[in-house]
Amino acid sequence: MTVERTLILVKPDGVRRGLVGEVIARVEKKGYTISALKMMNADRALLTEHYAEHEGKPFFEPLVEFMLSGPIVAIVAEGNRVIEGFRKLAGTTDPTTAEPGTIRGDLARDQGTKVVQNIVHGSDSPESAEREISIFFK
Ligand code: DAT
Ligand code: MG
Repeated sequence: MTVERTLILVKPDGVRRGLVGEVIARVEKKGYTISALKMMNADRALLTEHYAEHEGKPFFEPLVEFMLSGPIVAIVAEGNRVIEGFRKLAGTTDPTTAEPGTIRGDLARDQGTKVVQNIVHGSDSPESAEREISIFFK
């Protein structure tokens, strides 16, 4: 059995739209355990570290500005294969084509902005998860 941890963020669009409970409910109903949770305002330094892999891409600056646009909720969820499992719950990056039944597929759409606003972040590997958790929960 591979008990893992993942970092989930409810992004500012999700918080503004009152979807924090909806995201948490989906994670809990799937059977994962929430082991840490906080609402916070990220700052540029923290976001630059978190999104280091995207530095230099055309959507990087809009992504940082978007993530600074309001409070976010940072969550650590635990469970067997939770990293892969939460990515499936979230759906693909582009909310227009994300499968219905997923968080992004059900709750988000492409707004034509420079950065895709898609409600949630989820770590994509065990290495990213541990790195990201240590950034958000120092
Ligand atoms: P994901 O969040 O699905 O892991 P990612 O790590 O590739 O996607 O990108 C981080 C975020 O940046 C993503 O949630 C939305 C935004 N984004 C990614 N690719 C984009 C693109 N080509 N144009 C606009 N925004 C993008
Ligand atoms: Mg990613």
